Amino acid sequence: MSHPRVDLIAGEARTAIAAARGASELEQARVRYLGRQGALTLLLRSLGTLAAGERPRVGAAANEAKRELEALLEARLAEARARERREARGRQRLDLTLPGRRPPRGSLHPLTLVRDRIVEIFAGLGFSVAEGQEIESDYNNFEALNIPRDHPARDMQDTFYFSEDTLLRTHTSPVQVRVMKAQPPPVRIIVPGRTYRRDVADATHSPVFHQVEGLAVDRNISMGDLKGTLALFAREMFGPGSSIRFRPSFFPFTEPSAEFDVGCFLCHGGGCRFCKQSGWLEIGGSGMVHPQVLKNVGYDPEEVTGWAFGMGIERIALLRYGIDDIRLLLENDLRFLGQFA
Ligand code: 2NM
Repeated sequence: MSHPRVDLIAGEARTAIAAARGASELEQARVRYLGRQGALTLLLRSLGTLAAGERPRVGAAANEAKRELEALLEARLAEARARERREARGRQRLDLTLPGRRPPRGSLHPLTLVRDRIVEIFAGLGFSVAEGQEIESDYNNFEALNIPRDHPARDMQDTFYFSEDTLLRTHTSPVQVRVMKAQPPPVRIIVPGRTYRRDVADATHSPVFHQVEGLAVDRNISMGDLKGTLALFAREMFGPGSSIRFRPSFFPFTEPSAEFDVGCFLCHGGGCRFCKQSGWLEIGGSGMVHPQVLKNVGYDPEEVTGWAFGMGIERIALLRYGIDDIRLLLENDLRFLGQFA
């Protein structure tokens, strides 16, 4: 079915649809020919004004052209939408040539560095690392260590108690008690760990702090072994020129007891604020394990003897890195911690 007026409009419309670039130009073409005021729509609407003999031919031709143009528009619209989606995807594609983002690199905490170094030195002497639990019994923390009931350390003011029998360990010594109860001598252990005391925080005290303790029990262990071991430790830890000295002291769990100092590695004996002008830095306590403690863990003090020592990791870290406030070690400020990378 064909008619010259219809063919003219349809020909124009096909050209416009073929020339359209993209969905919006196709829409313009649709409006121009098939819209409410479109050329083909107006023709269909004016059929009534035609001569009766012409009406069916023009009507049939116009309706056929309308269906053809609608199908053509639909096909080209689908094509245009597909191309637009492809182009959008192309613009968003991952650029694999972009350099990656580097994750910030962490660093070990100064307390970890000091603890690891101490443990390494004693591991080199054949000591094994032992660890226990931070929540302990009153027996393991105090009683087995010969600390009397009326000792100030056992006061509510000085120790965090959960109940009469359960507390936060005030030193790592209950680990030594557990190890000795669990195995026969010989024992050579190094015991790092977190400990708790009811102190008000200031530049040199914190309610949570860290200790390393050491214990050697065997036949014929002497105070000379203790002294030689700590002297070697000082040279490894603080430099080959380091010396140590003992000062008599008292602990309920050792007899005899001695505190030990290392020659000030900051001023080499000249006197500075870290050694309070004395030339010596106080590092820890030590002594020969009290016979009562050996009995409490089931050892025979006639058969074996032992020495033990303990020191605070915070204090050594403060000295080693020239830090003047213990709180810096416990605040986890990354600007501070990043300096130990
Ligand atoms: C210190 C000082 C002196 C010590 C004693 C024991 C044990 F369990 F063997 F009896 N452990 N740690 C000890 C001795 C700890 O710290 C200042």
